[in-house]
Amino acid sequence: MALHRSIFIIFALISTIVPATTLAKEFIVGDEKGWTINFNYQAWAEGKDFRVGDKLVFKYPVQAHTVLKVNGTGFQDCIKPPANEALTSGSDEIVLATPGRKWYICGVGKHCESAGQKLFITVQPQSPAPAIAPSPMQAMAVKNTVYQLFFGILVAAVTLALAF
Ligand SMILES: [Cu+2]
Repeated sequence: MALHRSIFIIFALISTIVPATTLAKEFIVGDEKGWTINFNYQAWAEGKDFRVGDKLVFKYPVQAHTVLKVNGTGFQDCIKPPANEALTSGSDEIVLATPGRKWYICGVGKHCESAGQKLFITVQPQSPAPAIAPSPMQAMAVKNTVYQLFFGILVAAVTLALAF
């Protein structure tokens, strides 16, 4: 009996903590095409669910392309930030740390202007489906995680109290 209760406690804890931490996804930008010219990145991004904690991976032959994070205007007009801000490894990983709009362009030649090598995504807060409609999105994401933790501990505490 005690064993069953212990297992229940463990499950209660895991089921409340895990959703907040292990659902992070990895997106290979452009999938098998990678980060390249003449690819429709808007079509690629459409319908994808980008969340805080997810990771973008830009794959390309080194020196063929670069990755530059820009703002909306930089995206629209292909304005390159200083070259030293460019990611150049050929397998650049970007963890989406905050919700909101994110823009990336290639800094090589006229890849952005002439060949459409630019990506625009909107990152949603971490929790997949908040029970309450989020109004200030950022605050809610943090709150939900805290609530999940709190609830998990509460369930475990109640279970323990009943067990002994
Ligand atoms: Cu390029």
